[in-house]
Amino acid sequence: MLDTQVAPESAQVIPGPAEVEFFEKNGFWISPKIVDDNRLETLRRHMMFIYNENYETGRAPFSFWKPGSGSLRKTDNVHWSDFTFRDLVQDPVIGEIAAALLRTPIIRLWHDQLLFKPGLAPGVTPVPANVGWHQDYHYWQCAQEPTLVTAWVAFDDVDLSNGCMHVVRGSNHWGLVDVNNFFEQDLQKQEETMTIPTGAKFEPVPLIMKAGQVSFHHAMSLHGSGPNNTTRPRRSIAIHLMAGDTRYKAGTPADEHMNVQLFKPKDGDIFAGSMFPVLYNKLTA
Ligand SMILES: O=C(O)CCC(=O)C(=O)O
Ligand SMILES: [Fe+2]
Repeated sequence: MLDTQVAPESAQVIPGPAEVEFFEKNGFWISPKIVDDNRLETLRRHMMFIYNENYETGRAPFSFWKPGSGSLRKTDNVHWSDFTFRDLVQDPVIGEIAAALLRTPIIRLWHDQLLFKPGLAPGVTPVPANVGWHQDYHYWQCAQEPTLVTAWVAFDDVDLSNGCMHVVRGSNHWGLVDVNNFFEQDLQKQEETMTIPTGAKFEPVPLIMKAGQVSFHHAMSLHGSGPNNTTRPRRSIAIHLMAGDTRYKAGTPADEHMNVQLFKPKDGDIFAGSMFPVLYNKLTA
């Protein structure tokens, strides 16, 4: 019974035909625990290195988060700065899972985002740290096709109490919706104003996971998350991945994306080279 109300935790690490079918139908899939407790502890420690601007490589991440700019800490491309994160975002098992889900032989890194949703602290007025409903491809239309998938690695247990992510079941088949906004805090308002295809049902599925599990969502899947109402932090990294033959499409609003700004591709170029390391190659694995 894969197609249940609750997101399935598969017993097998590399998705087989039934899991791939589930992903294609629903737009998400949750892995078993693939990051062990020792590695999680190291990752949580290295997260603090990043926030303390203690960069192992000497290079700062490409960051949007600045202290005081809201309580969701979103820090892009921490793999530039830290060897522990560099290893994780290039993990061949995560790459092999992504390859299976996208039915593609080669997986490259698109970019990463370290995410920290702080919990409630005594005497501190909570600042909302929601993630508004969005489809990642809205921000990535600089790719000719949405041949991208995100691996979201939980560093802490996540559930409804601490703002787990929700994916709208089957929204990967909807095309781009009209309310895409990662930074919107009022998800209710988005739901009320959103146009969805005739006959489609708006069914958000909470991705409830233990630390060390990884959820995968397709670039066209609508997703978002609510507040962290606990005193515990919600820590994770989103590893954005792409099929090895993903090409640049010039002239979209996503020309503002850092990968276009930094890589400076010409229309039709493959996003390849050292900026986009290969995690997995079926031909050489
Ligand atoms: O962490 C969240 O709640 C949202 C993350 C996200 O938008 C993503 O991984 O693509
Ligand atoms: Fe996203």
